[in-house]
Amino acid sequence: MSTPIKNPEIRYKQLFINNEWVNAASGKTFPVINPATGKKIVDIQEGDKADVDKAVAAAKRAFEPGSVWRNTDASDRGRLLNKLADLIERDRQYIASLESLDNGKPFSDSFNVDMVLVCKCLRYYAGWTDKICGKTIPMDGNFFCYTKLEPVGVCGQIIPWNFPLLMLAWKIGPAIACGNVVVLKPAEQTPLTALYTAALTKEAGFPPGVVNMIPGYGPTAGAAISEHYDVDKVAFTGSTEVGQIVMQAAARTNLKRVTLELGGKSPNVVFSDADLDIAVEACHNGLFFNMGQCCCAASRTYVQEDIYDVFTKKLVEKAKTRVVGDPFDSRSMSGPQVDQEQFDKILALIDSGVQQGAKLECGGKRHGNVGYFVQPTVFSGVTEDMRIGKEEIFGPVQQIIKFKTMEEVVQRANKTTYGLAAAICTKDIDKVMTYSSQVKAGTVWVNSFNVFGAQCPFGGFKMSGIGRELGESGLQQYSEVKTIIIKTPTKV
Ligand code: TXE
Repeated sequence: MSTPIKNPEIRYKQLFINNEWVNAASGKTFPVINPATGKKIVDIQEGDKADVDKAVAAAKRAFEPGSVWRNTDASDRGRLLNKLADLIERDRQYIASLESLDNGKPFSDSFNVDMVLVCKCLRYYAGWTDKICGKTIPMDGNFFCYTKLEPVGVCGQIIPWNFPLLMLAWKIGPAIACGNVVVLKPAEQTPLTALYTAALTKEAGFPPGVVNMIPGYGPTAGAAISEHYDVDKVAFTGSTEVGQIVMQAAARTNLKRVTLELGGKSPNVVFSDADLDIAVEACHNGLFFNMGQCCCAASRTYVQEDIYDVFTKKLVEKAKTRVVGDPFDSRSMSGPQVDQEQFDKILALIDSGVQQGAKLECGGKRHGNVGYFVQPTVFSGVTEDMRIGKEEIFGPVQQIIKFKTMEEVVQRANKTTYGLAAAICTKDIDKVMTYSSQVKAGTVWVNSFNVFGAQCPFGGFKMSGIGRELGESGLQQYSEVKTIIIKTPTKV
């Protein structure tokens, strides 16, 4: 493993429009905070509506017929994405350090998980660029009919702070593969790796206007993207509440295409026939990875009643071994939560769990007295009517719930407005088949959790989202189908 750069230089603090670094039209800046200390790292130019207008205009120009980008061969788009992945890999130690400084995740995760998945995602979509094909269709009459998959156009992309660079890769990979142009807004908490990567797109040779980045706040810069008449599609990852706002804005303006990847309250069901060591790993990592800040976090752990006590004990023991500390210390398994707001929300939800009668098995408090660290926390005796049993906590707080039968647990697992992910731990294939077909979730993990592949679609049922990211499904969200019908002299 590489050693982290504990004080990485911040090279880019401006907006990236048309391959140029520019100040915000308003001249305003906003502070980026180190979540491990609560102290300011740097001030960044704060993009707003005027800047989004400028970026969208640049993107639109880059997408005009006859432009450099529209004349770029599909295979060359693949070369650009591969080149970008190579540059990220070249600078992996620096970018992983920047990610840990900005987001608080342990450097070992930034380096070994985030950066690896980022490069794999870009390379996966690089491979697709010249394989995005339409069909010929045997229609009635003397006509030749074929379809083409065309890029949608200007894609607005609004991303969260939990996996800053990975969410960027999930967004720009398929968008660029299909030939679109992009205006991306990183989360206000974590703009640093996105801005550095913007510089790498220029170095890789992306033409001006193809990738634009506007750091700024949601209700200003984010809203300007989702309300813009010249944005053809908006892709959003974040809270369900803001997902609804984005969709309303799209509906109210130009009916831009909308894909949403939103919150969850994912059930992980452990049957008593499971390999308990494997199940402990799946439940523990499924919840505590990335300080619980995963949209698919296993935040409802259902345990069958005959192993409930013994399994709860194992989960508590495991949580107590989790080392919380400085993201740059190689022993740290968890760093701080991303900001004061998330920290306060999590502590308030922990408090509600105690008030509503759940049993606090371990943790429950702030860790240390500097930064936004929260102790790994486990509650047993949780029910779905408690706030911790139904709300997305997005923190290191595990809820253990007792169940008896398959029928009951499927019904309870589905008793939520969310439907992002689900999991089952068992050795019985019949249980796997029943549960995986009846649970309403976009991904079902079996004897595992948080396993991702660029090849595998990811997204939500119900209020967890619309559309899928990754895999071939991810491409469909960035293409329009065009049908062309040609009159022919004979039947063809
Ligand atoms: O999310 P927001 P926040 C959940 C999680 C978390 C809660 C709140 O439960 O505790 O959301 O987090 C931009 N128009 N998730 O407040 O506000 C914003 O600038 C357009 C789940 O950070 O949804 C940022 O870039 N954009 C999740 C992005 O939306 C707007 C990841 C996400 O921020 C906007 C993060 C607006 N009006 C939080 N308001 C997941 N699914 O992984 C904000 N934004």
